[in-house]
Amino acid sequence: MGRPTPLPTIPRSRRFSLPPVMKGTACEGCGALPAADLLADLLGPKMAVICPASCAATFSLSYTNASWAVPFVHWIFESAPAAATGLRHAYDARGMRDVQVVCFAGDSGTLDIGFQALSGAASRNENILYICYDNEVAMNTQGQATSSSPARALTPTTPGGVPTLKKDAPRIMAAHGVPYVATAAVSHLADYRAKLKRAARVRGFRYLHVLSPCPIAWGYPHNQTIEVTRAAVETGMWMLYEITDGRMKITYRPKRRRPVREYLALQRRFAHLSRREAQSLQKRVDESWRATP
Ligand SMILES: Cc1ncc(C[n+]2csc(CCOP(=O)(O)OP(=O)(O)O)c2C)c(N)n1
Ligand code: SF4
Ligand SMILES: [Mg+2]
Repeated sequence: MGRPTPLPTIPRSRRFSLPPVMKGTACEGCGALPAADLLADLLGPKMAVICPASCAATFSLSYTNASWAVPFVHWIFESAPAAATGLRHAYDARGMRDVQVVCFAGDSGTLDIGFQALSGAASRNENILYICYDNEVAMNTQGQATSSSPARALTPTTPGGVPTLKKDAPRIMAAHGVPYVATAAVSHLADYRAKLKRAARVRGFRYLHVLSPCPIAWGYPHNQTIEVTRAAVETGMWMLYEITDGRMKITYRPKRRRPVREYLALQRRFAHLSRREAQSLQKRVDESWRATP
């Protein structure tokens, strides 16, 4: 085997850079961008990224241009964790154990079509970091509902509202017994940053689930992504926590939870909800907080 090729050294500020030709390929206010940007800033340049078909794959690459200034693989929709497993073992075989192998995937690529490969890699405790940026729809193909879409949200495939509950991905992943699982939100970047740093220090399978809204699918003005994400956290709709070796810890507890209806009111996808339906969502949120240590 020949000498390993060293990874290029790239200045911090250029690790996730959008060259001018690509600026238009992610929409203004896309929640996936800060999720990617902070990841690249913290873990680059000793990182290789596998990204299955998704909006992120689309805005990361266009002919002759790449946004990630690190090795980046645009992979097929259904098996990013299998590709990451192979890449991890290849780096290890070359003695390049310090390279982080990271999957950056959407919610459908993670929890629908990609779930089999994800669960397999987690069960084997592969030494990879998996980040699911969650915009709660399959947005690259026009916003179909996914198993991560929240109950009652309007999507093109659920014109009467999603009839099922959002899949509880982080806890399902924790049930695999992996060493580190955490949730994050693009409104709470210090919290996300701390979790990325912790995840980077752990060996074995690590899973981060980042709430990353899409202004188009959720139906709010492009400049309100942070406000909408913050409302998800402050109303308790989205909980920030981490599970280390099976122990759960809330990392941000709103002092006084805002009413869920304030979050719903910010988005067109919930505009059809009756008062009773909003109250029932509130009840579910209250119950999940009561059941949380
Ligand atoms: C086997 C297969 N089926 C369907 C597709 C079409 N496809 C590409 S991206 C995508 C949706 C991705 O959704 P998600 O993972 O949530 O990422 P997002 O687009 O929301 O960023 C679909 C259905 C595909 N590329 N491959
Ligand atoms: S459609 Fe939504 S998720 Fe996709 S790039 Fe635009 S803002 Fe981001
Ligand atoms: Mg999605």
